[in-house]
Amino acid sequence: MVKRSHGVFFLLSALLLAGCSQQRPTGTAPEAAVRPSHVMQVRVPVGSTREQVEAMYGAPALMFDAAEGYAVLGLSDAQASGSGLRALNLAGTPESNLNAFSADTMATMQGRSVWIQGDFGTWTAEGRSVWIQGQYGLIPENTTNFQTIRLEQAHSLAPKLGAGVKVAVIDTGVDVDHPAFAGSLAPASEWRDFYAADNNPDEEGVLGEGGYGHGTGVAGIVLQVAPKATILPLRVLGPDGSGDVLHVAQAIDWAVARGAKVINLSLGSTERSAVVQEAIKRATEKHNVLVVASAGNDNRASISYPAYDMAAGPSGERSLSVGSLDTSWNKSSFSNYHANLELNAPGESVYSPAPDGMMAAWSGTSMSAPMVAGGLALALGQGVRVPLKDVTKKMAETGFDVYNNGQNQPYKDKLGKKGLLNLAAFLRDVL
Ligand SMILES: [Ca+2]
Ligand SMILES: [Ca+2]
Repeated sequence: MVKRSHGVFFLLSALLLAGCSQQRPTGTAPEAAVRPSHVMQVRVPVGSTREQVEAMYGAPALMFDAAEGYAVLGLSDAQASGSGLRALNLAGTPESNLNAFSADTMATMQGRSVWIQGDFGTWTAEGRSVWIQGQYGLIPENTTNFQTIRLEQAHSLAPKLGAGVKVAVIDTGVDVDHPAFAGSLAPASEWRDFYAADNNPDEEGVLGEGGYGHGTGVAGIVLQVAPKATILPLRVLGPDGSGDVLHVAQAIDWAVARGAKVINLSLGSTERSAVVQEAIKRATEKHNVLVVASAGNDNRASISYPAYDMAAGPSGERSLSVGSLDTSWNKSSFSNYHANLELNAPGESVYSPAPDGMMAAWSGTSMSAPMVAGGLALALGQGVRVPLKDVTKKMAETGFDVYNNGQNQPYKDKLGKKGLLNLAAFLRDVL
């Protein structure tokens, strides 16, 4: 499977802030994450038990909900083969589980030194404090990016700033001790690290390598757009930025069960995962959760999954596929495009928190998706007057029309109905 990546740091410097530590969960002995080579969703009879299902199929039910009528089985290579499936009396197609998904970082940056000395003199020289004790101020370096999506007007239109809205960030984890997130995280009892099978979704890795810092950056962008939203940090991607189908699907169910109203997926795969699509369908259709996914950074005439399936079909409502434009409304050179792409937001040189109390600038459709997720949180926090199922469609329809821009002509009708997120027009339409 081709791994894709949707965002990379290319600039970093220290941000000096008075720290405020989040209580970490303590305690349970580490367990090894369950990582079968294949997974497959099966229907189960209402009222059946997990033990009955496992006995029936001779395979572990790694996800199971009799009320919803499904289980996800973990299968070995042998079990997933034709004869193995017949022996288990399983009809259907198992899918590869391991490392199917990847954080959407820019592939072109891989294997290179991505740190560039940044000019952050203004931060400390002018005494600018961006986040202290949950108070918020715009990061000056993001001014143009946020003017592009009319964020200032949006904050006037939705002065609750996303309060009461839980946004799940399913990613490489989040630096839960970063001062940027003080007062903004869901209770630690709701956190989960599916990758390492523990309750601490803190990022692990080395600054500048792989996907380390990706989720922290994504969560920080959500909070810049919706400063009073609550972040639910869920770790499914490892230090290299890749992660399993099973963990992504488990995290989606987990987020729904803990009351997330918006789920951000700045990750993708070149192949459709039925298990992940079913989890998204449960979230959107059964639980009215809005799901956002990034389109990928390969400059391809196709977008990655699960974004690909968000334009129409079962998960079409209550979901958005998101690509990247620059602040001149040109398609970003890396951003994927396709008739199934619904919307874009700026995804170049977006500044956001990085692990260890740092700040970094990132590029990628990974940075665009959380602007959309944050915008949805603004609307939900204020209370929408339109049916929830129409909210994502209206966000796409109220965008700026990017096709007047000549440079986008090669991508006609492949950058969404209009193209560029316009938070002010969106909020005027739905509030
Ligand atoms: Ca952990
Ligand atoms: Ca959609």
